[in-house]
Amino acid sequence: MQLLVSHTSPYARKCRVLVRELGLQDKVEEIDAHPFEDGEILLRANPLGRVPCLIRDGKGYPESTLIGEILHEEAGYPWRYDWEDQRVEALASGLLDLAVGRRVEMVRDTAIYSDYWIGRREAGIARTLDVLESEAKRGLETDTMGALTIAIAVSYLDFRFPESDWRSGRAKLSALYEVWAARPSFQQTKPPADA
Ligand SMILES: N[C@@H](CCC(=O)N[C@@H](CS)C(=O)NCC(=O)O)C(=O)O
Repeated sequence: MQLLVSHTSPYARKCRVLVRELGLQDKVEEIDAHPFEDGEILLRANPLGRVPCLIRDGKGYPESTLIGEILHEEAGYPWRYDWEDQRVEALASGLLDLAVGRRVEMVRDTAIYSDYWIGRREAGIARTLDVLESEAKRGLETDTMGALTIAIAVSYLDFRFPESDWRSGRAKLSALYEVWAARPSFQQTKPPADA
């Protein structure tokens, strides 16, 4: 299988971490395909023009959540993956969408910069972090798709919004992130510092 990625995409990073965590490095070849270059390999595999995209048996599979399921199946489902975890994963994926949306607003031409959308994204990010923190009562199981997606999302906040105080009042999410951040899979997939 081939995994089309960019090294700054948090969605791609989630899949890259998973490949390492599940020991699938020999089965998955990572290929750089920056989405904004509209390269042929990416557009052929994924008409959406987005990364990540997994190519398996000649077919392109878009969406990090779907790719996560395929990788998980490939590894024999070593992690718990039930409705509750899928719910946490959906919330954390939405958090990622809000953070990426906030970033897009930040790099727009200032003439079309929208305070309304920035405020809306920021409010959604704060609310979702609070809900995830208050629900993280099970003692923070680390090896789940939900936990991985939370760690990816808060790590993206650190990367793109270093001034963010997401840790404040959120000790459980902070502790979860520290566990993930120390793992080789996270270390090996850090976005380039100058990107
Ligand atoms: N929901 C998708 C989002 C993927 C996505 O938006 N990727 C960004 C990079 S972070 C991208 O390729 N953007 C290019 C574009 O939107 O044209 C997923 O979970 O994989």
